[in-house]
Amino acid sequence: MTGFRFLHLADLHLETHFGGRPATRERLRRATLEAFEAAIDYAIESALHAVIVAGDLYDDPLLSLRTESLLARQVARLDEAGIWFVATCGNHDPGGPRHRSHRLGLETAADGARRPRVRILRDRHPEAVRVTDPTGEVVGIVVGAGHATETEAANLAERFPRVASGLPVVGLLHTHVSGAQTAANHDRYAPSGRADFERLEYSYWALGHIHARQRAVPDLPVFYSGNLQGRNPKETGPKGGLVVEARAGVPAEPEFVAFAPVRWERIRIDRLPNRPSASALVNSLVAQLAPRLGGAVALRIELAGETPLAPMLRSPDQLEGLEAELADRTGALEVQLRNTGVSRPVDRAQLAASPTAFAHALGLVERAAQDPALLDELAPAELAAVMHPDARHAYLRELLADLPQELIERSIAEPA
Ligand SMILES: [Mn+2]
Repeated sequence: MTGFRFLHLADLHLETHFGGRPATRERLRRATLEAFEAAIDYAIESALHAVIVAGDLYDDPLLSLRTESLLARQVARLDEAGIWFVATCGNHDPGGPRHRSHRLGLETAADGARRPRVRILRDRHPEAVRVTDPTGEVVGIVVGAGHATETEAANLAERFPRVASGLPVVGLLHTHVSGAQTAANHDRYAPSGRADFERLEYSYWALGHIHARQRAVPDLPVFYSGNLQGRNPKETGPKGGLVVEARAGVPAEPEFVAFAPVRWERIRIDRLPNRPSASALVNSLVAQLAPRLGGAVALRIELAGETPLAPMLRSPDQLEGLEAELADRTGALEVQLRNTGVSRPVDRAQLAASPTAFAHALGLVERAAQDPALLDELAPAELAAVMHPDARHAYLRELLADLPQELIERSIAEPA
């Protein structure tokens, strides 16, 4: 017997208002829709039994009619292929009586007939949906509960029932699992924890809310699929859904399938050429970015390290010019350059030899660290009277420890 085969998606956030340049914003808006369409294609081609969505189908109740109609069209394609679509309400698409999710009409065909294989689970009390294959045989049970409002505070997971059926049982919920990776970046709506999942012998838990794909609870079949399309530089790498084959009484292992047409990459570069040449800098960045390119990619580059061009890299205009050139050279959809601490290279010997007050002070501080007599000369006389010489010297060395670096930075703070 084959199992219950379904695709777990979450956090589609259709119609998100993106940041970035206008062209990127438009590309990302289309990308979320394309990713959804690709997921539906995959479900149909693979003849899955169901597509289940763990909340946040759309980003905002002001969802445009165009996007709503695209959503309805994709759901209709599934239904016509005999595949179930079961979605639960999250904090962006809550299920309370006054909310938009009631007016989407996904459960109804154009001629007014009900689509029995399309279910939106809005209620805070879990409902069980018996999913059938095209012959009408029940292959699995999806149990889901929805958020009532944008700020659901109750633990909904603890309300899920034990289901004795001999069939694979799958929990579907938008929830903040405490202790999950990047949980701190997300609001604690419908909070849950290990004990809620451990007490039930479900084959799989399809969760949404946290956008980083992961097993949410160690050793249990509890998973976040992550969002379908990365929306900003924090949501990096391939994005898509989890395909699952669930069997009764056995914890299921999902497999990732990528659907997002655009990928965000966040890259730190701290090896910069030691030449005051813009083209050398650009060439070096392009070479270091090469392994992360390919496909439609948006880059966030964090620059650090040393370059003689450091003073120029503090100017937003200069960074913007470089962003445009890098986008051109790499073919990236968008390049965001951030200066996270670039400094000018320092030739210590040359600096020490230069006829400046900084150089003199630097020499003095460095010699004092090695020379107790000089330390005593620099110290206030009062100290000598109250401290043992060894303790006094250690204390003075500690006081001076950060000074050489500070003097170097101050001596090169101004452009040459
Ligand atoms: Mn959410």
